[in-house]
Amino acid sequence: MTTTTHLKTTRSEEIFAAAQKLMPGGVNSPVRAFKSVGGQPIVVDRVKDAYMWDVDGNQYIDYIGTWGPAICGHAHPYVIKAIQAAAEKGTSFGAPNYLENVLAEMVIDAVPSVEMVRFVNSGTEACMSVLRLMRAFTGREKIIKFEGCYHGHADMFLVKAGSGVATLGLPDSPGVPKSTTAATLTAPFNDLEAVKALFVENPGDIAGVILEPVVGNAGFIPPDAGFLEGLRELTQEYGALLVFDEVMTGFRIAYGGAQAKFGITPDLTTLGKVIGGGLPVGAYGGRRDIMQMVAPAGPMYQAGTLSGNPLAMTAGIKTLELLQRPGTYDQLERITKTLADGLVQVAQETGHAACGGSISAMFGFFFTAGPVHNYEDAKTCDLQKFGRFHRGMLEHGVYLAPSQFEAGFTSLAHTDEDVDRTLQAACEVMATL
Ligand code: HOZ
Repeated sequence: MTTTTHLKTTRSEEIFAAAQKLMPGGVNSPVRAFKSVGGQPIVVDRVKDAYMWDVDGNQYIDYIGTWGPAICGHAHPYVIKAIQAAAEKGTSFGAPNYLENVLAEMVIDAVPSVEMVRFVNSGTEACMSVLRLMRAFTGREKIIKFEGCYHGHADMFLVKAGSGVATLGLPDSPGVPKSTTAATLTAPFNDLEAVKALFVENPGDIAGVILEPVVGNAGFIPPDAGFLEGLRELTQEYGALLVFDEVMTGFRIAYGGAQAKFGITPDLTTLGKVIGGGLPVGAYGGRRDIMQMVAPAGPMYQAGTLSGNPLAMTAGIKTLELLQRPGTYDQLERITKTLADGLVQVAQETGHAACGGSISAMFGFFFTAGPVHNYEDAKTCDLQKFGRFHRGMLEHGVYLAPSQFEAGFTSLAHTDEDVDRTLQAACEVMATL
């Protein structure tokens, strides 16, 4: 394990060494272990606004934002106070509560495709459940997903998956029976012809198409013009469902998610991250006639003890209330674009092939000339160089996602000064690569 030269990391090293004896790889989610970028992961002590402090007292500008939820900034007092008040009334009821209605109404009002919603506890759970629903509703088994898209770690989705699977370069996961993934068909992102070919080869068998409408788990990859429209038309033509996995993009690239931003309404949607305001929440929702299949309204079973718990519902409600304030998405768009464009410019000025971009509060940057339209393109990036860049930025007090195959996230708490400092750091680090 590489030890950093400038940062004081003594306490992080002690804690992480102990963690490796207690938990696989020392973590509870693989990307956090910094395996693909090398170097000692920092161990976090606390977060506030756009910043993170590690156990050695180092401060960082944070562009992960707990992988998406912290869109209003970490530990926002409006959210924290409400969570504290809710906790006084109990942390879990395992029974209906009014807060579920409030958050459900907010989600239904905001997200064009959602007429009814079911809350769960994570994005993985939301995607796993939506897949069961796609199959239950259509009576068909096969699904189409895209290479490099990540829909959580349920067996059926661990085929050419992004996020940690891409980061660790794992082709597939042991433990996933071939029979489980046999019905998972894949196509390159942004390739409508490939999707059409799958429909033609599998007549009447495909339940639906699921995708991240803006990919965040193979790095940041936006949809080409016409791609989402084309998927909407193809799924309608072949009697299949269109499902947007908006776990990352929901309430982030627009209040109504990617479907509102691009004006394409899928049949079903999965959500997570922002709607939990930093507590564990996922959701799936969509057309009323489809959602009525979910138990106990209908026969498709899905359940959860902590689903709809009052703390998570409160954090979600308060976060969405903050996002409803005027100017939110203009501010997020402006600051993120300055950052993303600045990173590409700094890289090019210091002689590196680079490309990247942003939509609202989500951004990405690749060490490859690009353009990046799909996972194959993303894999042409220089991973070694990214590893050195990542470490350099950490030493300059900037915390980026420890993988080329993850998007970056900004928040309402990031200031122009934070972005200036980040670009200054990037300039210094790129010059040394
Ligand atoms: N799969 C997550 C990001 N795409 C990583 C979550 C985590 O490590 O917390």
